Amino acid sequence: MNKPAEAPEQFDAVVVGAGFSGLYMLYRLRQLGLTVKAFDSAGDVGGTWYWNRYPGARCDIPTTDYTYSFDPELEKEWTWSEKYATQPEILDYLRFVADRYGLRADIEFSTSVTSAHWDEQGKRWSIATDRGAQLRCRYYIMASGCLSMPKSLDIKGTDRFAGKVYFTSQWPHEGVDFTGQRVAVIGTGSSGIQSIPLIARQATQLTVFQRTPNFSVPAHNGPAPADRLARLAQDREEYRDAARWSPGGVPVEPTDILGVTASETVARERFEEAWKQGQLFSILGIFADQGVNPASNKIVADMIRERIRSVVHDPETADMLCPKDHYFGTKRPCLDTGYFETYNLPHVRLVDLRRQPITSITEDGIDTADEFFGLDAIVYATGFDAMTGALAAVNATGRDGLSLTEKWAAGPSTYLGLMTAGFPNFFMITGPGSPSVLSNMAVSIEQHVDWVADCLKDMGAEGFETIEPTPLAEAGWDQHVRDCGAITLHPTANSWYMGANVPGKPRVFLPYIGGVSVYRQACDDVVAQDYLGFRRTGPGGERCRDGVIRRMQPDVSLVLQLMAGLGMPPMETLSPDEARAMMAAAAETLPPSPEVGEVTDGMMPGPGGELPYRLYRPASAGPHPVVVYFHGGGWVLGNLDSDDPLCRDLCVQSDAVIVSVNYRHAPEARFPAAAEDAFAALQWTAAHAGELGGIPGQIAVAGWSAGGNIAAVACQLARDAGGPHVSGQLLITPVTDSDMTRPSYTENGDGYVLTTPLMHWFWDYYADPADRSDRRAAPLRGNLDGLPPACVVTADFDPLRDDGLAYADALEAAGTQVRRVRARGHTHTSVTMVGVIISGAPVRAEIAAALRDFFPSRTSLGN
Ligand code: N01
Repeated sequence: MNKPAEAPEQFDAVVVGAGFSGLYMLYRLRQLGLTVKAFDSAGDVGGTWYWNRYPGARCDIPTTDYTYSFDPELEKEWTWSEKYATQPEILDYLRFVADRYGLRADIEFSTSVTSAHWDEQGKRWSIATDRGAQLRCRYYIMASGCLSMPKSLDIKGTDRFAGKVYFTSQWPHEGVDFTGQRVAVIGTGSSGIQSIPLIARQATQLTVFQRTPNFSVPAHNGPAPADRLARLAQDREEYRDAARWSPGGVPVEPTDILGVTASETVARERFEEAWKQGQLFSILGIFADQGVNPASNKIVADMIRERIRSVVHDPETADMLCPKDHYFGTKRPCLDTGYFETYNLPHVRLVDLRRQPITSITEDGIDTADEFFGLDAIVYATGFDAMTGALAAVNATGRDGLSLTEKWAAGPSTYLGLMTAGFPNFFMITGPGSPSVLSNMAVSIEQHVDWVADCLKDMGAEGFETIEPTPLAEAGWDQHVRDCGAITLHPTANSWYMGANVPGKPRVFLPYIGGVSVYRQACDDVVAQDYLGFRRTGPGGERCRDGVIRRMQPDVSLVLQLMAGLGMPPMETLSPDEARAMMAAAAETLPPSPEVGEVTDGMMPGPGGELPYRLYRPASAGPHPVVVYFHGGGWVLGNLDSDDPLCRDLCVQSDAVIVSVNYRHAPEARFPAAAEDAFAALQWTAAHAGELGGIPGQIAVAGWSAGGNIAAVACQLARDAGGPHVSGQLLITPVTDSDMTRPSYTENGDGYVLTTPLMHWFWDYYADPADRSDRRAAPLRGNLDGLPPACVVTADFDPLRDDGLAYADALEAAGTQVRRVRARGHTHTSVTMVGVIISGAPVRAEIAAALRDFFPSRTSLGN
């Protein structure tokens, strides 16, 4: 008779990993009174710090900050000995924590979880381990680390080598003595850069095989920084809280100094100060724009390269060590102790694998294209399958048999980096889509663990058994993560952040770069909105408030925050002159605008006197099509200067002559002055196209906001007058009607620069109520037959969004070809903020493409 199979053990939660995150997760779950089992393939606690025992291994965040903060008593009982503690000390700390809270009792070491399946009927995870255990649990939590799955070796002949082989990520516990040996280190990331100086002290000969040089700055290790210790001593909780609400999880004062506008002296001073501090967040924060602006980044990168050249004696070696193929910070920079100095030692040699690639590893060394290196030992410091590797390794199967690797075949998809749809009750600590590796891990881990623990507590209190993100919420978060990455220089690098180090891995920017505080706020907001975007179920039914937590472009929200911080009065409380002065002052703070071929100012006749215009000519050989442009400003504000950056951008990108016209403004000249001026400007420009460097007959009109309003009106008037011929109308977030009852006036009426009260203010100055239904004020009410092709741009957070959409609908209904451009996540004004709002660039590129398409014959002219 068969022995009956043992019933699987039942737990409330299973945790994978016993490093920083697993230990704290276990602690919190126990506090909730849940039964928990944790597993770790290591022989003890420590996670990363258990495995990475290579010589020189240290943290790269000051240990004052790289530490748990959940228990003040714990903090009193442990004092770090150095600014950057060594691996043995950090491991001791984690052992101390495990002992202090008796955590080992619930951890099974030297055990890996091999499979995890969601049982939809039983609402449980079925877990199996490599020791043959079967378990059932309600919550399955991966605290498996972001850099814990070593990258597979992808070098030919690695199994042939008969000498000693070491991996920095799995270093022997008894240590290694390289005395008298010829050693190779392959890889110059943080692990290589930390270990190379110490291996060089023992080895007879050390050859470093470098594929990509890395930026590294001296750690200046020593006693813990006095300023941080003093702040901690003064008010520990205030300090920890400042870390939790900081951009990177370490309290630092962010700068607003831009590299592109800083003087050389200021740039140098800031660099020297950051260099002296020897801290990643200092050197990454010299300028506010170094992560997004290539020119600013280059200033910092050049200074680091200058340092490398000043340390390394041999100019050729120094040159090889200077990173040139990526922007500073787009690959994780390193902190080192004597790394570059090591190359001045006579027995240390650097091999540039780009010039001299490895052809194969052989029994007794490494063969390259033009040289053989005899060796006794090879150290692989070749990195990790970061962020997704450990999660994919335990290929969890969620609802309907969908596996995580199948779901993530094109890259990970998560809600807040915490959960993924289709996998109920499956949590990730610092998963992809969370700040994790871009932040102080200790702070991010605590925040994630606390969020998960609080969520389980809330579920228990409200009688829910399962939780899972909705596809909508997850897609929204994925988009937000991509939007945040896209405005930075990160996607340009072949980094492990992008998955580029692992052959075949989808190229996706894995972490969330919006910042620790912004992220924490998003997580808190989700909870405050009744777990927005999560579906929770229980015996009493289900609850789901579906939605997207962050829809705005990250740089747009940053600018809105900055503006709110300035405390400017609402414009509608000012007089027109005061509002104009405020706008002029704001324009002075703008960064330099794009260069065009030529800019000339002139005057053209208008119905009420001469109208100033500014002409932008592309650098390419003319003649060019001509675009008559009308600036924004609610018919009251704006001038040739206010829209100068946008006009330059349009000129450069569309390769058209832009004629920006300063029409008459209200209240000095009320309706229909602006509309009449617009039509007159169109007529004059069409008649003088040749003299202006344009191609006669190739004229379009364009305008932003109120400028879009009069551009649309000018098209209708031109049609009625039988000319001039207009090739197209570009209407950027236009006013098309005086009816302010459309939903966008309510949804977006407050908080996004252009407000509903401000629109009232504009209309009141511009037109009498009786005139507001005139088609020259409200073009939507005009005859829309026979109008030129249109491009209508609408922004999500704009009171005028529905004005634009209504006009696009009406034009289409009248048979006009309409190209709709949605400025996703933008406000009424942000799309036009050239050089300030980076996320507007793709929208403006689409706008310029639409302008070019108005003139198809231009392409056939060979331009
Ligand atoms: O790994 P890496 P790491 N042939 O991927 C090279 C954290 N950490 O273990 O750049 C030849 O950075 C590869 O070259 P390339 C920290 O976040 C922190 O060093 O892909 N070379 C690269 O030079 C860090 O960023 C600390 O062209 C090959 C190196 O190997 C992260 O962990 C300490 C190769 C791998 O560098 C990973 O660091 C250590 C091949 N086939 C780690 N394959 C602290 O200080 C790869 N390489 C806290």
